[in-house]
Formats: sequence, structure tokens, C-alpha cells
Amino acid sequence: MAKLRLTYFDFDGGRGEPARLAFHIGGIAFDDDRVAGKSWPALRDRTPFLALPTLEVDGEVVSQSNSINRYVGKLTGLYPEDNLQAFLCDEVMDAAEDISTRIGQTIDLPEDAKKEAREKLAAGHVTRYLEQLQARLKAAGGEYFADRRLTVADLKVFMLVRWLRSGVLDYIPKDLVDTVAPQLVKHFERVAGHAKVAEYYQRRKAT
Ligand SMILES: N[C@@H](CCC(=O)N[C@@H](CS)C(=O)NCC(=O)O)C(=O)O
Repeated sequence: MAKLRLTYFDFDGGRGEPARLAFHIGGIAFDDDRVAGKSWPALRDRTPFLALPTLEVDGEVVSQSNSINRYVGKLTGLYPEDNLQAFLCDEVMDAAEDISTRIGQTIDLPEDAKKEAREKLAAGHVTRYLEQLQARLKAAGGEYFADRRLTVADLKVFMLVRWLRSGVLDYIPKDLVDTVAPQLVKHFERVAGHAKVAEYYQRRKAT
């Protein structure tokens, strides 16, 4: 097995977390390199595209969260082998990435502009994306997004829904997912209740 080092910011969420979870679920050892915010400026220029996460594989540093998710998904058995199921898995991950990016772009706005942008997003793109993700989930059988089993797409949406429901995003109602896409809440609970996922967060809480 290659030597694997996943580098991401030191919190339990965001773009690096699906790969951490996938490694844990698949039982694959990796170096969980957690970067403190104050160390980031010095590291930034050494990342391929000035951003995290990165995954180092036997000394080669590769980036882009969904590319990492696919690679780690293949290593851990959490990525479909069937081409169409893989396509569905990718679409969901990229949609989750799109909407996370749109929301992320509001984080550093001044308060008034943030309010305006987020209210517009909540009523527009975020609602649309959640409804469509729910439709994809239903079309895939209602439990998982692809292959009728847990894949990295489920882990990616799990992080998105957790973020939206956490209450940290002012002006995006934290019950928006519950209101417009209740099946995504059920999906969130399904993933959170997965034995390995639950065990992972129990362990994280204890550290
Ligand atoms: N398209 C990239 C986006 C990466 C990205 O924006 N990462 C954020 C953290 S989630 C980052 O590194 N922000 C620090 C910065 O831009 O200085 C991916 O999916 O990995």
C-alpha cells in the first residue's frame, strides 16, 4: 500500500472530511495531517493550486477534493465500479462542491452584502440544489446516491447537510434542508448512524 498523507485544516468538516471518513470506513491507514490556521500562509505556496485538501501518495502531492474523494473511494471500496453509477456519484459530489463554493464566496463579505447574498442564495441556488439532490437520492432508490450503497457521494453530501443545518451560516435558515429536502435529513441521519461514521466521531470527541 502506498504511503498516504491527507493534509487539511484542523476541523471536523469541509472539503477534506469525506476522505478522512472514507479512510476510516475502509480501514486504510493514512497520515491525518491537520493544519492550524496560523500555519496556512507558509504552506499555501507549496500546495499545487494554493488550497487544501491535498493528498500525498508516495511523495507525490495531488489536490482537488473530489479528485481525492474518487481516489480514496477507489482505495476503500467506496466508489462505484459501474460507469453509470460512478457518473451519478460524481455528479452529486460536483453539485455539492458547486453549492459549497457559492456559499463559501459569501464568508468574507461585509455584513450587509453577506445578508443580501445569502438570502438570495437560500431562496435560489441553495434551495434548487437541495431539491435536485433529493430528487437524485429518490431516483437512486432513496437511501444512497449511487450503487445502492454508501459511497463517497454520501460522505460529501453528509458534510454539506451538516454544514447547512449547523447554524453557523447566518441568513441561511438552519432548517432550510428540513423544509425543502427532508429526505436529505433522513440521508444525513443514515450516514451519521453508519457504525464506522458514528465510531469515528465518538473517537474524535474523546480526543
Ligand atoms: N476546488 C478546490 C477548492 C479548495 C479550497 O478552496 N479549499 C479551501 C479550504 S476548504 C482553502 O484552501 N482555502 C484557503 C485559501 O484559499 O487560502 C477543491 O475542491 O479542493
